[in-house]
Amino acid sequence: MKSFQIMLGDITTVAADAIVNAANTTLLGGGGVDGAIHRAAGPELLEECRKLNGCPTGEAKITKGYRLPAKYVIHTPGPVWQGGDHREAELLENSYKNSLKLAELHGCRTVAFPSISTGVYRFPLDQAAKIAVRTIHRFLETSERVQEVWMVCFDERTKQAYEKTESDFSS
Ligand code: AR6
Repeated sequence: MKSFQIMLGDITTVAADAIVNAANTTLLGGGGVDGAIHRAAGPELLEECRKLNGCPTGEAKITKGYRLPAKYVIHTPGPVWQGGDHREAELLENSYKNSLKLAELHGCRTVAFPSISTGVYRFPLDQAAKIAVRTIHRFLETSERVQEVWMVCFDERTKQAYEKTESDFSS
């Protein structure tokens, strides 16, 4: 039985087959969840990331998880919010879709996401939650390996936004 779950927590402690990193296009680390993932994984993660030559917005690249409980880290740069008329919605959908495709390709059963683009990149939370929830549910309808997707929210406000979107979506 496939499932989508929303939880409060720190994604660096989550033992999923893959955790997703809300990265930037250099893939060389940063603040927020990206900084936390690099700190927890250790310096080997940055070493592997250096070999990837960055990643365009909305696409995704995979590395090992090193010292993390997760086997893989899937790095995706979400869009920076610029008012909404710079393809932000489409690019955010692509970040979720391409991350899930990569997880499927690597045989992952469980995948954990942070709330991509809603921190430093300022994507409006309610709109981002709708895109995330819709894209994840659509993907789960046809996935073969991916069975469970977790949305790991770092604060209560983010968790509530995803829970509300999820209940609107399922009703
Ligand atoms: N676990 C789960 N979620 C977290 C964690 C954590 N340990 N830490 C923060 N969050 P952000 P963005 C939440 O800013 O908006 C970086 O510098 C956070 O509260 O990390 O996509 C990159 O290098 C928020 O809800 O990512 C890029 O330059 C969510 O993760 C840029 O930030 C996303 O916030 C990407 O910005």
